[in-house]
Amino acid sequence: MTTKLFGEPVQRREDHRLLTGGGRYVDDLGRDALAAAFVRSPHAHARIRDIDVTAALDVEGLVAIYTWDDLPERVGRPLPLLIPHPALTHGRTALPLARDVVRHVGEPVVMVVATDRYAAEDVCARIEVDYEPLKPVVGPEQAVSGVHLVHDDVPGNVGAHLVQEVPGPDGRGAREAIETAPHTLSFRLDIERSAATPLEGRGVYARWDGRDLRVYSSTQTSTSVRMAVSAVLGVPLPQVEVIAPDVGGGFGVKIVHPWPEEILVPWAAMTLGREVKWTEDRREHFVASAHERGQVQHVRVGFDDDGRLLGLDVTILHDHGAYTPYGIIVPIVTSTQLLGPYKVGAYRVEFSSLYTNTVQVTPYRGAGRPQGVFCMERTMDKIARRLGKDRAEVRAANFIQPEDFPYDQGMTFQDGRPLIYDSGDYPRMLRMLKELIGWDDFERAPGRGIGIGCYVEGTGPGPYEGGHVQITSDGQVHVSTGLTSQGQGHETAFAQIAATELGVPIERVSVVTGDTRRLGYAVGTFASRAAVVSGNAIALACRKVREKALRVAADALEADPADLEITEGVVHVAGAPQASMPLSTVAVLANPLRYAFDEETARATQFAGAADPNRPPVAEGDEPGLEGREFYSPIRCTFAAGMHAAIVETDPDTAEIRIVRYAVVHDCGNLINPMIVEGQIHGGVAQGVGGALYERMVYDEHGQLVNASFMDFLMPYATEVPHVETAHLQTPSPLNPLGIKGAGEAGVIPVSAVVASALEDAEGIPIDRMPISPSELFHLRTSGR
Ligand code: MCN
Repeated sequence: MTTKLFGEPVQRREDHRLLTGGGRYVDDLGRDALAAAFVRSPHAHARIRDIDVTAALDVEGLVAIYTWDDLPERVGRPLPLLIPHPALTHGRTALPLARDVVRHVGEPVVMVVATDRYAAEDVCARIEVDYEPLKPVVGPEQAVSGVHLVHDDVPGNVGAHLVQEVPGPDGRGAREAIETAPHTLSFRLDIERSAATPLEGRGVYARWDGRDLRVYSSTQTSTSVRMAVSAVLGVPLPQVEVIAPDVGGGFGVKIVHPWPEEILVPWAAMTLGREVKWTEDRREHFVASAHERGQVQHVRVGFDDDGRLLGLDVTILHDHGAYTPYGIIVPIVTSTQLLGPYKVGAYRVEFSSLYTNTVQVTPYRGAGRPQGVFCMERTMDKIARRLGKDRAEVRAANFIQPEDFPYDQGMTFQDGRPLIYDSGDYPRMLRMLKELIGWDDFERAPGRGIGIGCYVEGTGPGPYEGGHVQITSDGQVHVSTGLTSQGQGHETAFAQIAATELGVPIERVSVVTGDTRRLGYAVGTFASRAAVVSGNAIALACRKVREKALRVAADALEADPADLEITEGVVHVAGAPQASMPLSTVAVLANPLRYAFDEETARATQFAGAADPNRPPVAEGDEPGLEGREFYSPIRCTFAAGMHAAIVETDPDTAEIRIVRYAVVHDCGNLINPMIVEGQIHGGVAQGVGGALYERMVYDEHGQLVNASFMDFLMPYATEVPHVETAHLQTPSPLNPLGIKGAGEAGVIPVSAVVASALEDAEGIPIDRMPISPSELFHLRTSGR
């Protein structure tokens, strides 16, 4: 047993339960609940003329049918716009059920509740909705033409338009700098839509006992769902509990809240006085949740003879789908973090966030960064190719240097705060990567290429997260935090933090995540923030409890708290282990009622009292027990960084693409658990391989998603995912007590850029799109472009 566990590759304690079928997901609960199902729009854009339910009324098992007209005023309002922004002049969110117009295939129109899902689906099949089809808008270029409108009151389909400019060191703007640069390039990049597709879709189960509402949701943000449900349904907050049980992956799609179903299912439970449950099916997930990526970028760049950037001008058409519940966070992340680890000279970026008659766009792991990195890294490779230089050398020529930190890129983020990189060592990271992949010794051959990609990632944003820690009289440590887990290994990593801070064996630490009772204020798991924000909150709460434990023990041991240490769960005088007491005893002493867990502790604490008999058993301002709660609110993001390299081989006849080696150097500051971070990176790379080579949402001209199943939407299998070689660089963040940066999205971010770089090297033709399939590569070969 050791208690110095921060930084150790401790095996994930949640895995046995999850891998042996012990997980409890929403659909495992509420077996006797009524089942909800939805009639969803088959049209991308249509006016609802009439809804006729007559033929459905005699289906056995039918309990209720609800259209928008049946909803009370406060329930029928548009769903909240979660992250407003001044540039989002025309933000639009959906109604929980469509009223008069549907704007994408899959939009919910009628809710059905029945005794079981079969009956509910039968009812749905018999409901006749009379639609008047309208012209759909598909793809950002059709949107920007403005010929047809997704929302009648949004001219040109432009939800938001934003121009951000950072002048160069000489004060000139990017366009001017590019005009006078020794070399210039212009090109276009196409990035297709993809989606998170967690193995467990969404799901909601609600119970109402006439006073209290309990909702289970497969969500990344249980506390926020709780607040939204309370506000929309008008149930006071203390009477609402929202629980995220085990969540089978989120990858961003489950941060949106409230989903229509998260409002409608609890509302139906309250209205009917019965338990109601809805479990999303796979097709619903494809057409009724959220997608991401989906950009067209036009790039102009000016550079000198060494490949140093003098000016960069990027125009982005961002396909936002039908609604903007999450504001314009995705294109803003693209535009602000596109600059990566480089000094860019002058920068101008302009984006239009466009409505189309497709599924709404909200963050998916990486959240806008894969698009930005694709842009910047394609730019670097094109510069190298134009100048006949080594691609790694061109990158190195542009790096921010270690002595430049803190480095201000001159951009402001969504919340108006400046984007300042806190720490890093990019030249060293590149050296490590080149060594790991064997960059300098790579033997080029026809159909064999090597590629590289670099990125930074603002992680761990606020506003806050809390940690609650309690040491009970059995010597156990109970840690809880309000944010939820979807498989990131928080139970293990947070236990490591607590064990290290308190000096107790990890076996004595239990961790609860998504605790909306102890921590009514929590934000959620996204933006690679749990380790930074909850991790530090837990550490601060542990320090508070530790301080009290030492104070109470010092009193009993008649020692100075400054002379005490905690080792293996025992408080002792430094250098004098015989003067000691276990934390279980300290926990009993910290409560005047003295309930001991075992005989020995009862005897030990029976007569032990404060040294001063006149002192009150709980000092004024002090709380009983060894228990503490702290919140941590970061002042701004901390910047993780990474560099990836890949070797690919292509088939000369079929153009099949194989990734034969993949190497990652990553810096997320101080590592809590290197094994968890590597797992996160491997999972991210797997998703990135999907984005680079396979995954795309294929819409036809009518706005029908033609590959809305795992038969047609290609996710990579283990056979397509290369072994990932990983090395860590640790530049601690000076912004938080534990020196941590986030890691959860890192793996996915540069993969498309890296694969494109390697393919371009293998084939000698520009690769300007993600993903790229063998048939597209074949076409590029034969068309000479
Ligand atoms: N960690 C660490 N040392 C660090 C940083 C992180 O040991 N310096 C550990 C953390 O303790 C945590 C894990 O790495 O166990 C990821 O931490 P962090 O970077 O804080 O990311 P979050 O926990 O906030 O997770 C969110 C992130 C995001 S945004 C998406 S999307 C994503 C991801 O994590 N979705 C996931 N990883 C996922 N992994 C799984 N299995 N399922 C998802 O849905």
